[in-house]
Amino acid sequence: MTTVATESTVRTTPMNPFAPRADLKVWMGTEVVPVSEARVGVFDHGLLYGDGIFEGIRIYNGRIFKEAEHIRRFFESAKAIRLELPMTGEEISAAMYETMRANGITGDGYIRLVCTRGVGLLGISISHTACPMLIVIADKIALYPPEVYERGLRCIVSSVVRNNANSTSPRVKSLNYLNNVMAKLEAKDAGADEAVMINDEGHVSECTGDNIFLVRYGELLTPSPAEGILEGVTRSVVMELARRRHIPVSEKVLIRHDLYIADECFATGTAAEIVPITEINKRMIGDGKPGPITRMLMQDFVAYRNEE
Ligand code: PXG
Repeated sequence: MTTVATESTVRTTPMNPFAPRADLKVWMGTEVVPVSEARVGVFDHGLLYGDGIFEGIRIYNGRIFKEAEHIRRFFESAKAIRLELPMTGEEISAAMYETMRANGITGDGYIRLVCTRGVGLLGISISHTACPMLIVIADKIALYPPEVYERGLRCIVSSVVRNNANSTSPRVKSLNYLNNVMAKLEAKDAGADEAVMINDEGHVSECTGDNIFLVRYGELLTPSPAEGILEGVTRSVVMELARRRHIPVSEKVLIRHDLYIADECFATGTAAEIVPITEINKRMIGDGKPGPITRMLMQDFVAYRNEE
């Protein structure tokens, strides 16, 4: 007996208020297609196992910010998980600009670069896959509202332990972000904006999608990559801007107590740029307002990315 689909048997997708805009164009593998045709298969190992990598990149004034650094990190992530990217760096760059053009982005925007392991057999072996899928999305990005930069973020220290750097390495910008998702969820549940994550040695690593910096006695301190952090592109720019201002910068082992007694604290990332942190676990950082070094670096960063 065959079942004829009727209106009552056809399931329709409920309206998703967060669905992408219908006229968006996405690079899928070899070309730009309408978002309605931009689909990954249910057998894609990116979906089945989180087996893949990504990058989040800003576009300022029609230009891709720190493009070479992001492409480099993309290739480093790929190398670490033995994913052979299907395109060269130059081809990826061309695909990003083509996707921007297709979406009419001439001002500011955001690029999400993704490469999944591709469609394969059920089974985690990478030898069961053959065709990695490279995706480029160029769109707007959700940013913190301006008032957050005035009042600063309120953070908790998460009970979710940062992935061990010798396990699912946080240095790989992989499609497996559950560690970060769980910590962010805990922050929201606690009524905070963000979570600071501690590694299994009890050292500060980073926030859920941003690196963290402290200021103490006029010195800038930040955890080293060995603590289980992503080596942020924004982090590197901020370290360079501090050096230009002759502010000493060092990578240091930091613990929870260092957060509480910091004179200033801020987070850095592609989306947030530099955002002050003014409270951690109900301890006011400094005088509870964005500090002078933080403010100076915020201004320097805006000048720097406008010049680039
Ligand atoms: N740590 C983690 C875990 C990140 O995911 C950073 C630090 C900052 O790195 P960059 O290179 O951006 O300075 C990130 C970056 C998003 C989003 O959609 C997340 C990032 C970047 C852009 C968008 O949540 N994370």
